Amino acid sequence: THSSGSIEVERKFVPGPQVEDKLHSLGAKLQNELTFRDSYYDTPDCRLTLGDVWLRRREDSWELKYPPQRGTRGLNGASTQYLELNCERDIAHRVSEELNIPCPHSLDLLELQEFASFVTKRRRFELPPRNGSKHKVVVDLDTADFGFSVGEVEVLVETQEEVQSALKEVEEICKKLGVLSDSPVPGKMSTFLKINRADHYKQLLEAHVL
Ligand code: V4E
Repeated sequence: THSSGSIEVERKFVPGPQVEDKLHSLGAKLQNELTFRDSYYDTPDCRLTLGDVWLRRREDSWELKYPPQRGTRGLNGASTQYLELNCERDIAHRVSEELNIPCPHSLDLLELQEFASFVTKRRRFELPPRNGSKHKVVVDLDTADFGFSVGEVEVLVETQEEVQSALKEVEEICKKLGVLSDSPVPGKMSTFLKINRADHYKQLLEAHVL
């Protein structure tokens, strides 16, 4: 979650028991520990998420994630790239565009339904700057309240030109942490839907969103 308009390049991993020691040996510092509730919203026929557009309230703020290029998916191999918006007016504009409806003055005016809500406890680590890179890398260790844990290596970039090198850096860090997997690792949302919303989950699999 960041300033409006940046591209988040990230790779999820299964956090083994040694990962905190590994982070330590790479010089990572625990930046903060956060607890937050995310509630996700969609139309009754799931048109946002079927288009890989993810609208949520994190505590009291609206956030939107969607693929940088229209009509594509944010999933890229085992990594993902999403644009993130944090400004409600920008979010309302993008959501109305996706749904082909006039732009509402507030997101509260849209007839959206909550389809997922869970609390995450997050330990965020920051890695020291690496030679030849201007990107800051953060590693999140998340545990959700439905009994699921996942890690993420994440780099924020400003332009599409930086995405390729960011993908390489994220992969490199996963290797060093000993958590590199060839296939995508299921995240909190995918796991939540599989457990609680089997039909929605199936639709997203069939649409190749998950
Ligand atoms: C499911 C999903 C999205 C919503 C959740 O985004 P995510 O980054 O997984 O959540 P979180 O809590 O870590 O947010 P942060 O604090 O980092 O902003 S956005 C895109 N997807 C689809 C998706 C996918 N198809 N495959 C993988 C591996 N991840 C996400």
